[in-house]
Amino acid sequence: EIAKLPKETLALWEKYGGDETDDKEAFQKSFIRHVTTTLARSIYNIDNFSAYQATAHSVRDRLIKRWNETQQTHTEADSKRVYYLSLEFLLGRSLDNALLNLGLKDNCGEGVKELGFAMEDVLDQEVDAALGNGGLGRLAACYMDSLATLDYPAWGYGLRYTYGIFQQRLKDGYQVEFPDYWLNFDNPWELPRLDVVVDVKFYGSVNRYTDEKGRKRYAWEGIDTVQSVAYDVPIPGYGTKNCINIRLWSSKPKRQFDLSRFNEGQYEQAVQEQMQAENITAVLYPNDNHMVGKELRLKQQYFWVAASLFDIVRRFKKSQRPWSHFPDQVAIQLNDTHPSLAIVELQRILVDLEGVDWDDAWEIVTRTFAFTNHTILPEAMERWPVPMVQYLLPRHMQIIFDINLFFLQKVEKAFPDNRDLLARLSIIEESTPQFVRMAHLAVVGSHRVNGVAELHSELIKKTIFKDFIQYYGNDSKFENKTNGITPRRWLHQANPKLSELITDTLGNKNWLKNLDLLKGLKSYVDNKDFRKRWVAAKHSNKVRLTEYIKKTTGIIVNSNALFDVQVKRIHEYKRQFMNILGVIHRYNTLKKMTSEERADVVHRVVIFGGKAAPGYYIAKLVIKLINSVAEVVNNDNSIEDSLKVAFIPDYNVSVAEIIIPASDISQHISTAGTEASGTSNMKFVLNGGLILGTVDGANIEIHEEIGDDNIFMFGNLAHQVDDLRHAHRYRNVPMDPSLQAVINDIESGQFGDSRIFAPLINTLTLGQDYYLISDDFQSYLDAQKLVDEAYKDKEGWITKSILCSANMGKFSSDRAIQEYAERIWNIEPVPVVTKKHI
Ligand code: 9GP
Repeated sequence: EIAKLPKETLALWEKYGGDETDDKEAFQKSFIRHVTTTLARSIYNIDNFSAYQATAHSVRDRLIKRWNETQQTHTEADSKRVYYLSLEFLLGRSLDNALLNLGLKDNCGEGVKELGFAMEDVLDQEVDAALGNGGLGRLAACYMDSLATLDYPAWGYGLRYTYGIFQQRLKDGYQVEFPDYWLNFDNPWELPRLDVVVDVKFYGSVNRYTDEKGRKRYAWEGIDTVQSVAYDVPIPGYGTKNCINIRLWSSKPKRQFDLSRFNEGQYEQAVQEQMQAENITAVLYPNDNHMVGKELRLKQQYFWVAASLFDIVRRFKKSQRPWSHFPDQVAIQLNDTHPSLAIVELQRILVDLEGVDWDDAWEIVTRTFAFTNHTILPEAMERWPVPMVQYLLPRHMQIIFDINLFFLQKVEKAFPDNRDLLARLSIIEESTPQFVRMAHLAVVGSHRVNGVAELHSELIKKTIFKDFIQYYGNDSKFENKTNGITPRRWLHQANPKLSELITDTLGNKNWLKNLDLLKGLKSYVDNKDFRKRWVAAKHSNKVRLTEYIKKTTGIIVNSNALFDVQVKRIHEYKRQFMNILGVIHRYNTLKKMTSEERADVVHRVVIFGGKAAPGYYIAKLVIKLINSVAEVVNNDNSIEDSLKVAFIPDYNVSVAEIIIPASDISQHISTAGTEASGTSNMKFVLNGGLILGTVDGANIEIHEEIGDDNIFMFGNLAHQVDDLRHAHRYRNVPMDPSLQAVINDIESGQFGDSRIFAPLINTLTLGQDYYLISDDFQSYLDAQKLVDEAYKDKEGWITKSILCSANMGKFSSDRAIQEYAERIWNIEPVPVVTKKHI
């Protein structure tokens, strides 16, 4: 094609194209050009925010260049791609990440400085892209970083919510929610593809007909069409030209305005269709690990899945290969059950639209999909009422029934007459109304199913997927892929001082691409200078957090105290409640001490952060209790600063980047067997923070890697949980005395009107205690004592801190992605070699 162009045209492209080089002067030129043209401002009216925008646009230009080269390379290579379908991508801020991954930070920093701005202030202007709730969405973001860094041909598909996760503010100690207007100003990190539009249909009916070959066929006539518009988000790898894409879909009406209605004077009705269409991608559902059965959520899921598959199929069809090659070109990973309808949609495309026979189509489908399960909590299991699916997606419901029928026929053959087994394995739950079990659909439609940490992957085989193991056999499609985190964001970017020390010590930055190299730090564990710099880095991070706490809460804390952190979504299973009950125990113990006794005590700052789902009453009460306790403790001079409590509002990715590097100890204290993996545990330990944890999720593997001496584990084990719950329900279990004392303190009104907290206390006392706080409380307090003792030994603590980081190689998301690529997706890296701009 290019060869056909006139020589003069080519010469012009050669001369003027791609002059966005990475040196300081070129950057400054871009900056000024963007201030004057993109922002239409001048030297006289640029503030920090305009400086951020101009910097971001200058970086965006360079990203786009790499993005184009990457897409061109991958198209030419025509190799197998992986598509990561995730309803959440919790990206956080992009500027610093892009600067570091592209290696532009120094040149840009200097360039910006000479133009009169401090890079730190510029970076601070960016709002988070908060299109996720917690661990699941952040995992997707880390995985995209690794896919890009490892040169894999990969795309992410998600939704471009107009409002991301709500902003959390505190009023009288209660959480209040505010909308997240993240798109109010221009978003330089997306490329609107207004020409990439897919029509997505809903509702309607199904017609049966006989095709020219005499086969019975079905055609779905949807009656409501909504358009899906693509917005591309470039994701640059670290130290590579590879820059992959996350395509986020935004909904828009097919018809902007119903003119006939308008002419009839019905203005509201005239724009109704537009509003309904735009609603689909308006908000991210703010629930973590909890299913909400709203029709709009189901609509979101289908809207996203239909547009994504249309796009994937369109790309495949360009290659003109036969359909049987589809799984050799395309791997689709289902991030949780949210995209499970994709299985049905691909079967529909193949059978109804492309005329592939059912069995051949099903073979293609199951070879294409793989499914990651992230939870076994019953309240998080997605089930959709059959009547709702039938109404919204009538053809899909038929296909689900058929998939189920053919699957159960096979089960019947293997286990004749085992009706209970059939009922338990069925994709349809035979209740009134019937429900579609999305996890069963995902298992049946995928060739691989994985859990996200070793314990979790074992538990899914014993609990929610037990019957599938009976049918498929133990070693068939079930695997473990322990989660990972990107060291680029979670150490290099969030903790520049420690990152610099590691690079200086190891002699190069190779550890950023091979985290196992951190092991090299072990030989410096006794080196005085190294230890000094290690402590200095931690301390400066603690000072930074101290300032942030003061700015956001007004609470003044001492940066020399032990920083004890629990930041994550507020959930009963994560047991922030146990933490604050422990704080009350500590406070009242301190109050009983004499001044001399207290002089020997380790001073602590207990830091909380996290959002509660807006409708999660008990979780919101936990926040209130934390703030009520903080109010009393922080204002009690009698304990002489030995304890402070702070709840940092609006926990998000960029706040995590400030908190995590500053922690001495962090808490990961879920009831054993409930936290599938956890990923913040990995971030804390990587940054030289110790952890206090239960024998749950990835804590177990972190323990294995860093050794007994560097972690504080406590509590009952997963296999004991059922018996303990049974005992609470049917026997009179005496209350743990230390816990009873704390309950009495709350009920005495020590932290304000105790009636407010009655529903929370009831979760412990009314023969329930589902999350087993009373069973673990004593061993939790004992573990906390060990933490205090260990912290008194300053030198010993530094050694532990260093050994923690040094042993965290396994938890790089690069390792996780490599395992997925090799074991599940069967894809190879396709490095981008720099090309000319034409
Ligand atoms: O609760 C899990 C969390 O433990 C895990 O680290 C994360 C990523 O795998 O997924 C969370 N699960 C969900 O958010 C809902 O399935």
